[in-house]
Amino acid sequence: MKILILNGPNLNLLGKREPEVYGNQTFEDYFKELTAKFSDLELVYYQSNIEGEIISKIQEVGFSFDGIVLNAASYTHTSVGIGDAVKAVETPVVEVHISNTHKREDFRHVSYISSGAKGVILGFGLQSYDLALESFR
Ligand code: CA2
Repeated sequence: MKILILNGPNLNLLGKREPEVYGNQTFEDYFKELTAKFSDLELVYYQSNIEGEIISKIQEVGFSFDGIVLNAASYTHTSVGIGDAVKAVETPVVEVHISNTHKREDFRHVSYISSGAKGVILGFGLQSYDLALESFR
């Protein structure tokens, strides 16, 4: 099974800033652990700070990959375009968040992704990605 892990804006700063909220591991290090743990899945990683690039990536893989694990980061709460792309493709999308967004500011309680997602996992730190990948096994 071919699965894309797609991260949105500022997630390239993981492990480098705000460790009290997002932990102290870089995503690149964590991705190495994921590829070892999920050796039965073919994992591909892409990160972008640009909304249109995220939409293009969803369209690019959305008719050939078996799954997308999407953390759209702040665009989760603002992007009708990413939400529309998730709904437009055939590949199932699992929405993930590191933090429990419902325990945070009100603007983080809204998601433009969830209504098109197969499921949503949030609040388990980086383990949210493990749990999302488990759903594709
Ligand atoms: O909890 C999550 O995974 C979020 O998607 C993270 C987003 C936030 O806007 C969402 O509400 C919830 C923020 C990602 C920023 O990541 C950083 C990592 C390290 C340092 C600073 C930002």
